[in-house]
Amino acid sequence: MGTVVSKKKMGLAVAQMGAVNLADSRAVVVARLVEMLKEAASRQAELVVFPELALTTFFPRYWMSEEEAIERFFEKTMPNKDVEPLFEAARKHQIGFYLGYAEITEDGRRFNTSILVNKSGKIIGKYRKVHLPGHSDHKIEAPFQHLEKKYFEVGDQGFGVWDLDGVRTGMCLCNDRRWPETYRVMSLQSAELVVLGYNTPSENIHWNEPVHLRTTTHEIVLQASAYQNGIWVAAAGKCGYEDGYHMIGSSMIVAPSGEIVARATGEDDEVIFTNIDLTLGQGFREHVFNFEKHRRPEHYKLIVERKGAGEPLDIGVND
Ligand code: CDT
Repeated sequence: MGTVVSKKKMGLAVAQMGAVNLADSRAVVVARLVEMLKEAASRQAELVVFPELALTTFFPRYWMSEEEAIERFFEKTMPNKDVEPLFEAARKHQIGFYLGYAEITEDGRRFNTSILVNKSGKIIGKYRKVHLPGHSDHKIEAPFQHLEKKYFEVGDQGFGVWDLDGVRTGMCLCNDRRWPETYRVMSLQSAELVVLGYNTPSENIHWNEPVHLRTTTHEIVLQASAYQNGIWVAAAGKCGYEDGYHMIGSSMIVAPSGEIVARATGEDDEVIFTNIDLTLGQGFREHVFNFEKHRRPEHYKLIVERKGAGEPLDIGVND
C-alpha cells in the first residue's frame, strides 16, 4: 500500500454533542444525531464523526451492577430499532458515519465499541476500545467514578484500517488517542485518516491536575499524532454538564501538518467541517516520515517486549 493516495479530497464533518443526561431517551439522542448528520451532508460532508458512547450519558461515572448497566446502556444489536433512523438518514443523504456505543455480544461480552458506516448505510468496520482507563472498584470518596474497567473488556481485535469509499480510515476511542502506538499501528496499515470519539471528564479523580490540562493534553496528542504519522485526525467529543458532571469540548479536525484546521467553539451540539486534502499527508509520508526509508524497528524492540518501564539496557560504552 505504501504512500498511494486513492482519492484527493474528502468532505469531513465532526459532530460534537452537548450533554446527554440520564433522563434522555435513545429516541431523543438519535434525533439529535440525525439533525447533525443532515447538517453535515448539507455542507457536502462524506463522513460525519460522532462521539464515544454517543447514545447515552457517560454511564461509567456511576456505580451500579453489571446487569443494571446492560439493561440501561448497552446495545444488543447494531443497528437496532432506536438507531435505525440514523442509518436511514445516512442512506438518504449519502453520507457515512462513525458512532461510538456500548456493545454486548450474543455471548454476553461487553465492549466500548465504534463502527464505521458507509454512505449506503452498511457497517464496514468495527473497533473495540483497547486502552480502558479508570478502575473497577467503587471509589466511594471520589466525586464520580470512571468504571470503564468494570463495565468493559479490553478490545479483542486491535486497530484496523478500512477502505471507506476510497479513503483508508482507522478508528480508535477516547483514551486510545493518548497512546502513540494506537496511531502507528494504523499508519503502518497506510491509514490516511483516523477518526475517534471521546468523553473526557474535566476533573481528574486520580490526582490534582489543573483543569486546563485536560484540554491541553487532548490538543497535544491529536496534533503530535497527526504530524508524526502524516495523517488527518478527526475527534468528536460529548461535552458540557451531564447531570452536573462536566466534560471537555474542543472537538477538532487536525491536518497531517499537526495544525488544527477546525475546532468546535462551544459545549453543545455543533458540526464542524473541512474539505480535507489527502495529498497533504502524502508529502509527510514520502519525506520526513517515509517509514520504509527511515524507520528502525530493530531499535524499537522494547516497545513490544516490555509492557511497563524496566531497567536500562546494557548497551555499554562504544568508541
Ligand atoms: N473515556 C475516556 O477514555 N476518558 C479518558 C479519561 C481518562 S481519566 C480516567 C480520557 O483519556 O479522556
